[in-house]
Amino acid sequence: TTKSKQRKLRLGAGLHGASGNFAAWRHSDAPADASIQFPYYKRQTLKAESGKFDFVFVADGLYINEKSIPHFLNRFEPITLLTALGAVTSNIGLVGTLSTSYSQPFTVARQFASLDHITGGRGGWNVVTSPLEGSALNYGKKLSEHPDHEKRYKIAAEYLQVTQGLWDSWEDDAFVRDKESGVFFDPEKLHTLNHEGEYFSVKGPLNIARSRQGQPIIFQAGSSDRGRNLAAASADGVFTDHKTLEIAQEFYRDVKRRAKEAGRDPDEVLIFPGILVIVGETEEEAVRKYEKVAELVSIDSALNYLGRFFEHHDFTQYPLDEPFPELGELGKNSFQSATDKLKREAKEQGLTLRQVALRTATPRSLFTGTAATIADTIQEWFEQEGADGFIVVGGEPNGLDDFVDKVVPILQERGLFRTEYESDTLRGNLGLPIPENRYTKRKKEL
Ligand code: FMN
Repeated sequence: TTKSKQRKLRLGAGLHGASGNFAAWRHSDAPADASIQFPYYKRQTLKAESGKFDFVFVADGLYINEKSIPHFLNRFEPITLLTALGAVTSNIGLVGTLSTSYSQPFTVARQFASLDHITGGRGGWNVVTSPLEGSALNYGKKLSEHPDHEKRYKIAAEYLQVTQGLWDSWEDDAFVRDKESGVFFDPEKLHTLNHEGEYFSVKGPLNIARSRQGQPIIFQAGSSDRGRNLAAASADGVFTDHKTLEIAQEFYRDVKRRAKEAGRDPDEVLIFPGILVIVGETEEEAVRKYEKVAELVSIDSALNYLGRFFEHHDFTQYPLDEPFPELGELGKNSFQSATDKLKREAKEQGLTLRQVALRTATPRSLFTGTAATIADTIQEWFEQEGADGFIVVGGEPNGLDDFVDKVVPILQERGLFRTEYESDTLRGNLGLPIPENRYTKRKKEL
């Protein structure tokens, strides 16, 4: 990659109710109803903004059953939540998940454009294809109609083309609004998409203009081969998940290479591993905090949590202390990259079912430690090209607050992270250029 521009560390805060540990609602420092408490989200978002974070991120899913983790059973729809958070903040970006497998591009283009306008250019969309098969049941389809992995990504690619096309319906100076003459808009600057594709037929134009940042920022969170290609072709940012720097570096190099091959500037596809953070005054205190939250996770709930990645497979049928069961293709059509990794690690390390379930449910991440050691690891991953930034998720209820109070100042002192916002748009803070309206651009090229 070219090093013409100085790389800057980026930070997003994952908002996940009582924190990234699914049993954290039981923790003495968390409100048990955090997943549905707006003041709690508001407080965390204002905290992240005081720490000059680039954005907050709200994840989402479209199917629950009685085995789902508590946070998923009772939570807000992301765009509604983010719009409300936008009204009480001024600089921080607002990023939410929405599925391309169970929605329509015209509706979703409007929703994200509206979020982006209401927040003055701070909106972002995490494009996912919905790994959970059960989602079909909530959208008038049979389980067998849940599109397979390959088809989901084909739909997603066309979906993004449509959405991004719709967002350019109006050139930036299309709305004349001349009260004197009565001219509201310039018809030369209005463009009808007329998309006819394999999966979508969308005429357009969209009934909302571009925002201050041009278009909402696109994130992508699938790490499979197809997910990486989609990210390389169309995303501004990639959410991912890695256990070691070496694995992170391999992913980083691979996605940047794919972006280059897709004809893009690799510096404009930013890689964000998610990290679970627990900060202690000492290493021992951090471990105690980890153990406090880990003890809240029962083996039954850990088995349920694991099962969700494998199409809600029932793991209670296997002995706990024998080698992790042989699952064949199970999981390939849902969380492909995650389930491949779990199977591989279980085999390589000879893990039992109990070990796999507990590790998956309460991972003790590399980012458990003192503020200084966490800052060291972040610096190492950033400088050695394992990451352009991170999604920080609390590993226990105080994780995000502690990160802002204790880790951010160290990163700032070291000159790695901003002390003031550069911009009041998400794109501006991420250092990404505003994409020119495609029709304006085409006219200039003629
Ligand atoms: N999947 C969702 O359905 N909703 C989410 O909100 C979501 N957020 C994610 C956040 C991060 C940081 C990561 C690493 C993954 C997230 N995922 C989410 C999962 C991916 O979007 C994707 O569905 C999953 O990894 C399967 O895709 P793959 O087979 O391409 O890896």
